[in-house]
Amino acid sequence: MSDIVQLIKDKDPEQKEFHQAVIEVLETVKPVLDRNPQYGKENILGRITEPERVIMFRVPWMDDTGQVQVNRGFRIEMNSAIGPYKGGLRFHPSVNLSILKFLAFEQVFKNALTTLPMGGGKGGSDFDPKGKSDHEVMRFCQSFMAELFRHIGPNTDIPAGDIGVGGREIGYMFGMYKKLRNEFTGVLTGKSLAWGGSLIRPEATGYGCVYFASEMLSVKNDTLQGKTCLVSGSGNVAQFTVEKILELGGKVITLSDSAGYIYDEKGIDADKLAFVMNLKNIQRGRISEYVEKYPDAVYTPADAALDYNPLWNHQANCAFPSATQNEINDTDAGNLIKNGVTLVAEGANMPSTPEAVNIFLDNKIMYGPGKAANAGGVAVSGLEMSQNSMRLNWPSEEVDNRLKGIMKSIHTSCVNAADEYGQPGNYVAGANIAGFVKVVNAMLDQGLV
Ligand code: NDP
Ligand code: 2IT
Repeated sequence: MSDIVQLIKDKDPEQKEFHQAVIEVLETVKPVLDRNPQYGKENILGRITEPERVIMFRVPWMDDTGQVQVNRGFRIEMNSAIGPYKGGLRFHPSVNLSILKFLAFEQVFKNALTTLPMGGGKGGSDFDPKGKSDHEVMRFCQSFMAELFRHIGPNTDIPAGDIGVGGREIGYMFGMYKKLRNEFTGVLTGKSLAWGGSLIRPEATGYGCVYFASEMLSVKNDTLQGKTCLVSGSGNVAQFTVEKILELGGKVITLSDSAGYIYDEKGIDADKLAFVMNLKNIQRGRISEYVEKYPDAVYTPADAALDYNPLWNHQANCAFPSATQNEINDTDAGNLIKNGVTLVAEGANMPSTPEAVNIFLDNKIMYGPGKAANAGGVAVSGLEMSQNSMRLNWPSEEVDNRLKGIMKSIHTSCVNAADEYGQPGNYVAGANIAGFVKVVNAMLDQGLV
């Protein structure tokens, strides 16, 4: 295993996030490799860590002042052993090959856990939608799709949203794909309801994460009722995480964006959440504006000089990191535990550093890693694909019940795999092993391709 990690580091020394994601998985699947010598013989680790295909392209577009701008577009088609490539698109200035390869790698195992037939992929651009007009975003999305359309399709690769890509961006990209291909197909998920979207897809990641947290609590005969929760981010995942926590009787006291966080001791209730949804989704404003509307709350600007995030340093029972990767470091993990947190459910992808994860595991925290806890989003994307294939729409209760069932099944798979390999209660090992075994066996069935 260490040979493979060294090889990956030698090949792409700058891809730190990708190395991080690979090391976490490879460390936990070691007992599986020991039990199945044919995996080693077939060099399954070498194969599963190399993307099937990496597409990288120029995205030229014109801004509102008539200046020509150039961004970089990517799609990582990581693994198609159990279904077509599936995974989101991220538009954020930090996007690079390392971040997208880590996300695509995580997606492979996450998608395997959903029980649905989806391979793993991820893509995006270093384009920053923040501060751009709708027309600029449209021109960018059209240019992005003018290349991506050659590589995707409803049976090949089905992108969706992620950071910086929501309903607006999916709409512009779908329109361009349809024009170029002259086909109305389910090539993207997260579409609007009127043109092929699924009910509950916008809610799915946040709701699913809270369902997963409830499953972890139910093992201890506990529920979210009366629990105080810390949530980071204020985008799609954070908003619907808050909505579901409130519905289940919990209290949420924090939200954030990249500029800072708000602490509302009284709790973010349904009215305040409606304000946040309007602020972020319609006004495209900043979370700092929350304290102008609700002056009892406190806004703290982000401070890069601090080696910890004060958001994670409040008395609480549960934490739902829902912003971005590596947003909880070892100091934050220590602060969470010191402040009474006993459950961490990751809405974001890889929000905890390896050191933070070890602290959670050593302290027997109920820790649901992203690839299990946030799989509800891609799961409902899978259900959107099913509905598109059948050319019908399920009512929201049907989708929500399926989502609940899938999150329960992911939880059971994690628990069983962790038990089977002698690490009871370790959801990291459980999620990695359950996802890995499914994908690897499919790869072996299909030969050396
Ligand atoms: P959104 O773009 O809707 O929201 C992202 C939120 O995170 C914003 O509040 C944003 O603040 C904040 N954020 C983004 N980058 C940073 C950063 N570098 N530092 C601090 N804050 C940051 O994205 P989503 O809610 O969709 O995604 C959030 C997380 O959930 C990501 O990790 C994503 O990969 C993961 N995820 C998303 C799924 C989905 O279905 N959408 C499914 C599964 C996981 P700001 O506005 O300042 O940028
Ligand atoms: O990280 C993720 O799982 C997503 N951004 C959702 C992917 C999808 O295809 O719905």
